[in-house]
Amino acid sequence: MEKYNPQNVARKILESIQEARKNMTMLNVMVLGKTGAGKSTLINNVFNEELAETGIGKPVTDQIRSYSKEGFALTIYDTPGLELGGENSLNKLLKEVTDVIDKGMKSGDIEKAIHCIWYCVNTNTHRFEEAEKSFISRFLDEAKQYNVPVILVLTQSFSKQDAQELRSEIEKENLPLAQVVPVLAQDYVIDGEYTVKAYGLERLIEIMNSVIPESVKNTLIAVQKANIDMKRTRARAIVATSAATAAATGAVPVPFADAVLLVPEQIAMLAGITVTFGIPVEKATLAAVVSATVGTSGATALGRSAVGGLLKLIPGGGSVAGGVISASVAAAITAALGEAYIAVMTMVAKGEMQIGDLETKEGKKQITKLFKERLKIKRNDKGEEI
Ligand SMILES: Nc1nc2c(ncn2[C@@H]2O[C@H](COP(=O)(O)OP(=O)(O)OP(=O)(O)O)[C@@H](O)[C@H]2O)c(=O)[nH]1
Ligand SMILES: [Mg+2]
Repeated sequence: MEKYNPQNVARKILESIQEARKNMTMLNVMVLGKTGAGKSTLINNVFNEELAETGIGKPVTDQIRSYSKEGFALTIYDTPGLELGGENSLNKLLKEVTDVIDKGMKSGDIEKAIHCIWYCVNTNTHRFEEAEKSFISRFLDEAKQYNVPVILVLTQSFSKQDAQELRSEIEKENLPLAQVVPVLAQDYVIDGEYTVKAYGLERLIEIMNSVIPESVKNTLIAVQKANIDMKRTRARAIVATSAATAAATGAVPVPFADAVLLVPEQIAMLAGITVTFGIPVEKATLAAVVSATVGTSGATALGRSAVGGLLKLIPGGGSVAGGVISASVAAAITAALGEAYIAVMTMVAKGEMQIGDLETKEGKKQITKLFKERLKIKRNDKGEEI
């Protein structure tokens, strides 16, 4: 068996993270709307990477550009600087947009299809302009055959009342839209005095998640930063699966000198949670997490007899009999580790702590505390709380 130490395990987790990122199905989102509607602001406040700011993008057609980043499973199709002036330009745009959708669909490759379209209308235009209305209904008519969900995003909705009025006006048209969603992507300061807090992005992601194909849902959860709850839910599902697998694997041997508690499922679990949160982590951070939880003698926060210390905390954990821990104890340790990691990732995602803080003495102490608290939870033999 390979020598166990936090550095080795951290390296394995990193490899598993890279693998999971590579295997993530590409999510393709098209963002339409007039110049100044707030498309770039929306994109940058919804996704982990500031795609719309990373240069001018790649021209796809005259009006459409694509933005992507190596190692990030998202492509945005944007229409920067779009003006809807006159019938000619509307026809041209309609053709370009449907061509891009058509090409993606006909490729037969889910990673090339457009999975969702945001049509952005600035709430502050106070009305649904005729040209725009006509374009949208013709466009929706075309889009129908491709089954691409279109969400109408009412951008810059710092006045919720204006947004509601515009929303009812649009809904009267009975257009085949997935939803009409008012948002304010970024805090808005009025007269340098009042600040209207950003809102609506969480809901936009929730709606989007309910209309996109199953195969890109995990990608959406990982690449967006607006809906942390959705990340937590997904991460908890990963933990449940890992704990159940750890239990199903059966009794886990525990060599005393090197407490190999980090079985492959736990490595995959920590990688999966990291990818779900979309937070860049370094090897040193992962090593800190490992040593602060299931780490071995010397490096561990739990003291020299790491295993014995862990087992004492687990209700009914017992002792290490014959160098083997029971399946249910393996599940309990796995669940506690996963939940503690989700707790710190949530704090980082919410900006309550920095990822680098985890490497500090204080940070490690906090992880240990979260882990120990979760070890004490009563669970069934699949690691589920009872
Ligand atoms: N405070 C605040 N300002 C916003 C918001 N959305 C857009 N803006 C502002 O409105 C202006 C236009 O926003 P952009 O995001 O650049 O609009 P766009 O649709 O990308 O425009 P083009 O790239 O020209 O097509 C910018 O000055 C933004 O700062 C928002 O949610 N909150
Ligand atoms: Mg823009």
